[in-house]
Amino acid sequence: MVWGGIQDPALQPIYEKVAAGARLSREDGGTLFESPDLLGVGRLAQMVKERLHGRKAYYIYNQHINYSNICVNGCKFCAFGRKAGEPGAYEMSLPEIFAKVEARAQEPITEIHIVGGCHPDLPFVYYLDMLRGIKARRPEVHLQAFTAVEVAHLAQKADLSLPDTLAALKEAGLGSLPGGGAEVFSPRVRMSLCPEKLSPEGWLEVTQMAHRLDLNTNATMLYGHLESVAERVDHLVRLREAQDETGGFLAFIPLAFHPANTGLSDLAGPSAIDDLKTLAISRLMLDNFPHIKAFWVMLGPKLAQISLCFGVDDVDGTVMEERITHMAGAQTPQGLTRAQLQALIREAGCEPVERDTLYRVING
Ligand code: V47
Repeated sequence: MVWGGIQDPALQPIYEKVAAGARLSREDGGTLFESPDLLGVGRLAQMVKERLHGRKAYYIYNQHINYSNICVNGCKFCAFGRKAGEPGAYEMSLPEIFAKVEARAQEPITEIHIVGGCHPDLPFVYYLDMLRGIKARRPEVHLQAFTAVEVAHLAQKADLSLPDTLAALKEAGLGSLPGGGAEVFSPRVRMSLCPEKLSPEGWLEVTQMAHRLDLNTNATMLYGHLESVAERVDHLVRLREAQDETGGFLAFIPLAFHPANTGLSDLAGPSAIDDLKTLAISRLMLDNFPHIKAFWVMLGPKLAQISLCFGVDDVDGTVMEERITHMAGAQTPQGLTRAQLQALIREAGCEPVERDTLYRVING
């Protein structure tokens, strides 16, 4: 049986739900992951993507700054984090951070993406001054900074409530939160990989508090390590429920695990088929998320390009300097130019649209 390129009969009831715009169940999520029909799953995801965005595919002119890798958490999947004083540990001073911003002052950057570890000693004022100092130099740029894990850590260090912490960061120039730190919500996996890290409930609390304070956030899922299919589906369902409540998520970004230099270096990491399926199934399960993003730094530009035929509508941006994935063995370039992003999107049959963080179209 074939319906519009879908070969696996187990996908027929899902096709009917997708065609009717109905919500998929947990069981549907499992069926999609178990299906051998990659192209069929991709076709279903494209139906949703095309309904939402037509032929548009988004990118952003952005800059990443990873201000410090010193972290108290010691997650097994992370090659970036170091304890204070360990070889390879670093922390940028505020003048160093400002110099990075000033070095690219002539470029039409619309977003600076700032992520680091959970530093044991840096005072809250360092973070506030970082935001204020960047804003003073580039007032027009949106600051997407500090994962929910970092925000919870700052609140604890500063002895402030979550709303007060977020409000102070917002006052200093924070525009939105990136989606990192969610990992996989499964307690079983977290017990083994990141027992010290902020819990899933804590991650969702910070994120939903941000939404209530009118700060948008993204969400991620780190996949391709110890998690099962059911645990991936559960992660997606919990994010969907959170979005039903507060509605502030902009994009979901599945993060492909990179094993090199981590405590899991014996693992292979996800295959290309797993990458594409995970992106497509995310598009199908997260019916209330406006955007599904393929982070080309982790996937590689070639797979990010193909993912535009598997439900993805966003390939992130120019980036230029990224440490978390590269310390875990990524062979991708440090950055892509606007022309390269546009060409990659056009060749996939899509229309490149430059956006700002809030997905407003940039003209020119
Ligand atoms: O939270 C850590 C992940 C995240 C590894 O919001 C790893 O638009 C793969 O969240 N292999 C940080 N991943 C990056 C992140 C992100 C990236 C791009 C865009 C956005 C966004 C968010 O990286 C961490 C963690 O989940 N990570 N180690 C690793 N070895």
